[in-house]
Order: sequence, then C-alpha cells, then structure tokens
Amino acid sequence: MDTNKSNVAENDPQFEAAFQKKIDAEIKIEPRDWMPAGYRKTLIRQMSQHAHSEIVGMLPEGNWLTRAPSLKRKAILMAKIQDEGGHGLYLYSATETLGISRDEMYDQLHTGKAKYSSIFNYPTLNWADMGAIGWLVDGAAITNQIALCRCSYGPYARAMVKICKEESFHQRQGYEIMMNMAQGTKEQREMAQDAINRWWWPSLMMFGPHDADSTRTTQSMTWKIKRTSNDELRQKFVDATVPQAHYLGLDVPDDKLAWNEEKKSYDWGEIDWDEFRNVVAGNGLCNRERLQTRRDAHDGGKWVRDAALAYAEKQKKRTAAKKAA
Ligand code: BYC
Repeated sequence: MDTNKSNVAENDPQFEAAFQKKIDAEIKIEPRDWMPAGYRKTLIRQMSQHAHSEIVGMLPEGNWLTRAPSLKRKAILMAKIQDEGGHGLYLYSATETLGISRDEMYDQLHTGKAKYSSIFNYPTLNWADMGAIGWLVDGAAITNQIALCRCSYGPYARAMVKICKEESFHQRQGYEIMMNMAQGTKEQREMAQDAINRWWWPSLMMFGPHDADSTRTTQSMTWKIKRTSNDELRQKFVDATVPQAHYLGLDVPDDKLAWNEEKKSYDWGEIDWDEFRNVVAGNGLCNRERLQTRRDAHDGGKWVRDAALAYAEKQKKRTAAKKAA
C-alpha cells in the first residue's frame, strides 16, 4: 500500500497497519508520508522539547563566558554554546516539517506549556561546572542521542547524526577541563569534586523516569521513535562514566555504587525522584530565571525579526517589479 498520501484521515486503520509495517521494515518516515496523529504528536512533543533543551542549555554555560580562565577557554566555550544554538535550529526546522510553526513552539516554551530538560535548572557555581557539564551532561545526551540517530522519523534521525558529532567534541572538551583541574592544585581538585557531587545525580535524571513509570516508552519504542528504554540508557551511561571518574581520581557521590561481576555492570543507588518531579514541575533552583531569560531574549530580538521580515518583503516586491517590467 502506498502510504505517501497526506489526504487520508490520520486514524485510518488500514493506513495505520501499513505504516507500522514500514516502521518494522526500518523504512524511514518522511514529512509527506501518511502518519498516525499520535505519531505526529509524540514527535512534535519530543523534538520540540529537545530543541528547547538545546537553547535553554546555552544559558548555564553562558553564565561563565565572561569569567573563563583564559582566552583559549573562552573561545572553546563560545564555540560550544554556538553549536548548541545550531542544534536548536536544526531541531526546530526538523519539527516544523511536522506542521507546527516555530512561533507556536517558542510560545509553548515561553508560556511554560512545553518542557525542556530538567538538567538546565541547576546553577553553575564554579568553573569546574563547565567541565562537569561537558563531560556528564553532554555525555548523557550523547548516550541518548546515538540511539535517536536511528529514529524512524527521517528529519529527526538525520539531524541527530550531525548533532552527535558535535556533542562528542563537547564531551571531550569537558573531560579535558576536569582532567586539568583534577591534576591541578588542591583547590582545583576540590572544585572538580564539588562539581561532580552536584552534577552526577541530575545527569542521571536526564534519562527520564524508570521504565515502569514512563508513560511514553512502550508506544515510542513500537514506533521506533525511541530505540532504547530510559533505564537501559541510564545504565549504559553509568557503566561508561564511572571508570572515567576513577581515572580522574574523583569519587562518584553514590555510596551504593559497586561493580557487579555477574552482570558486568555497576549496581548503584536510587535517584531522588521527588527532586526530579519538583524540577520538572517548574520548582527547581533556576526554572523561573531560565524562562525569564528566554522570554527577555525573545522580546529583545523582536526588532531583528521585524527588520528581517521587512527586508524580505521589500526584496519580494523588487523581484516582482523586475519581473513585471
Ligand atoms: N527533564 O515517558 P517519559 C543537550 C518528561 S540538550 C524534563 O519517559 P519520553 C545539551 C517527558 O518529557 C539534549 N522532562 O517520556 C544542551 C514526559 O513529559 P510529557 C536533551 C522530562 O519522552 C546544552 C514525562 O516526563 N536531550 O544535549 O518517552 C548543553 C514522562 O517521561 C525528563 C533530549 O531532549 C527530564 N529529564 O522520554 C549541554 C533528548 N525526563 O511530555 C547539553 C530527547 C522525562 O509527557 N528526548 N521528562 O509531558 C528524549 O529522548 C525523551 O523525551 C526523554 C523522555 C528520554 C527525555
């Protein structure tokens, strides 16, 4: 059955079966293909939340641009933050292919209707936080995003390939900052340890609720939007990251952490789910500040958008006048 028909109802059972067959055969879904309403809605939600996370994620690091310890560090940090802005733009563009406008998405973010990753509601208190964010936060993001490169929706999967390449540079630059600090003075080592103490658990929260509590995982995995469950990805991240912490000579702030020889992976403690729910509900340390900064940036940029639109309109009129002459 040809599912490249956009004029069929979004709940047509015959089309739904053909659609699932396509997914099962690993054929990518493209913007003009028929898709069930729920698939479109789930993608819009996840992809726009992802885009919002990228642009809100610029803020905690932006806090340190003026205080980077050297010109080299400042240039690297600036490049990383610009990459994140770029990721947001690819993801907003990819989400627009599903029929939502960028203005609507911004509006959902600015009114608090749409979520962004809980991790960006924590403050950045010292320079080592730039290392911990690159190493742990980008590290957690890559663990999730490698799986998203195989997402069934073509534009999302393709955007993720480029994003993952850049994230892997971000992760390495973060680890390099941590390495420098861990090998530095006593104060620098203490700053590095303090950063891992504060960022470890929030990084584990990035993967979302336990599988048993995740409302979306089963359907998203059937549609191959998600390829791996929240808990599986979280465990993968722990197993990859704990040896990196040990190599730095830093402690992981979890007294239940222990290597399990039988499972060939780490056993570890429990996330504070009350804290997670509280942050996601908008009551974290920086939720209000982050949203206000975003709203101010959007309002402050209005004159640029107006000028760009006025210029485009003028160009359009000029081209039409030339054609008519
Ligand atoms: N924070 O059923 P679940 C970056 C929500 S940025 C907030 O498991 P799902 C970077 C979830 O949305 C990259 N909310 O949902 C940038 C859902 O809420 P709704 C960030 C969370 O979607 C700058 C509800 O809880 N990466 O790399 O199947 C500097 C139930 O959860 C969180 C992405 O955005 C959370 N941590 O799975 C440095 C990846 N966790 O919508 C780095 C794309 C869960 O039902 N997103 N929720 O109201 C995903 O892969 C998935 O959406 C999730 C959640 C794994 C996050």
